[in-house]
Amino acid sequence: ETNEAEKVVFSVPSYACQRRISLDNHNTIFTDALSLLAEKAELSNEDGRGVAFRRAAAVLKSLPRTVTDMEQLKGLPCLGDHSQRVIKDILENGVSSEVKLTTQNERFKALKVLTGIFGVGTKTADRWFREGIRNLTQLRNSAPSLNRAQQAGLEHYDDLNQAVTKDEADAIGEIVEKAVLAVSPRSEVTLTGGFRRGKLTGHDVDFLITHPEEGKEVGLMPKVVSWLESRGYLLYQKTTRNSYLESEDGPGRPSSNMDRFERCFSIFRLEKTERLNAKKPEALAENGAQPQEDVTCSISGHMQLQDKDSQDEQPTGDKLWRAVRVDLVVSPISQFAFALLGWTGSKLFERELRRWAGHEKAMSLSSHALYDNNQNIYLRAASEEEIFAHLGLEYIHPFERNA
Ligand code: TTP
Ligand code: MN
Ligand code: MN
Ligand code: MN
Repeated sequence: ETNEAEKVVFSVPSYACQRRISLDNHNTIFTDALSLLAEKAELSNEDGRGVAFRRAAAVLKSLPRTVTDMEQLKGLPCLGDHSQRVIKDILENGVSSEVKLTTQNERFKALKVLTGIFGVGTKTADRWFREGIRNLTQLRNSAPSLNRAQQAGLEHYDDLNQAVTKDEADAIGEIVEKAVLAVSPRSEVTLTGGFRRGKLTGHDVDFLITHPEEGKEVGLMPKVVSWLESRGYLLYQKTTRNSYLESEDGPGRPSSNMDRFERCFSIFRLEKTERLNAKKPEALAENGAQPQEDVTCSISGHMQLQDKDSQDEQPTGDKLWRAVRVDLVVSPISQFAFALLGWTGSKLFERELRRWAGHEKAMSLSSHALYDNNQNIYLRAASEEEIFAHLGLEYIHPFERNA
């Protein structure tokens, strides 16, 4: 009887955007392996293979319990031969031999460290690897020409590779809100990215900024950036202006997944006192909130450092601030729902939404608009719910978009 229950067969729809994938993953032993192989493929310019592994992982993430037998995978979508081989290996041996070999591979190890530098992509990392550079020390000594982003990335490597906590994200959120309201009182700031999906940590903090009156968001970003810069909050920033109107793609039909909003890739300097203040019982009490009992615990959690950086680590005990990657995006209110949906992620969820739109509905979805290729019209939406409805999909809450 228990055996039959063990071998319950799962049923999963083909597109990740049709599934509810919470952070409660019962198959991390498999999905960690598949994600690592996806990363290996992406570092080898095998993007198709990378997506295949990510889709396979997203299927396992959606299952209500741990896979214990290959039989249970019968009929599941997106599980190709290669992914099945990896799962079988783990079921039989506890680990995947391919994963083990990959983590010992010199090129993989070096490219992971080098692409871990903000501003360094696969192409650059691969060139450095071929020039014999394997780690940060060798990179610093060989002194290749670095652009401004890469210099900042190298300088703040340890901080930027330390997970950002939700408390830190909230502290940054208060600063961003203050900046935005100072230069445009009716503007609105929304937390997007992984933190909007309920994640407790992230590699950066993402914000979407808009104004309730169409057009009033124009020119906002430079003002926000100079407000932040003049107060010493920015260690690095690169702003790109909105290129949506002048693009030749036509709205809703962008040539790439990159959207065209005015945006700012930045590195914030977050004071540790600022973080503490954001959670200090007195500070909360001033605002009429109840003091939280776990304040000390959650703050001490910030001090943890990832061991992968330990070789380059400086003693950080007396450093009073840390660097945090922050993305700011400005959207006109008419495109806000699309921007919010597009910037909430996960990346695979977004990819699957667009694939669903194109293949199943003959529609083109971007972070700006939704275009119906049969009717030749734009489909307006004021909320994410309306976009899902246009696409003929059940609404999926952000917490369940963790594909
Ligand atoms: P990320 O910040 O890269 O990822 P994340 O927030 O899901 O996870 P992490 O905790 O590691 O930060 O991207 C967030 C979303 O923004 C993602 O769904 C895709 C979207 N996005 C764009 O639309 N255009 C872009 O150029 C980038 C970089 C991201
Ligand atoms: Mn569960
Ligand atoms: Mn993010
Ligand atoms: Mn981001």
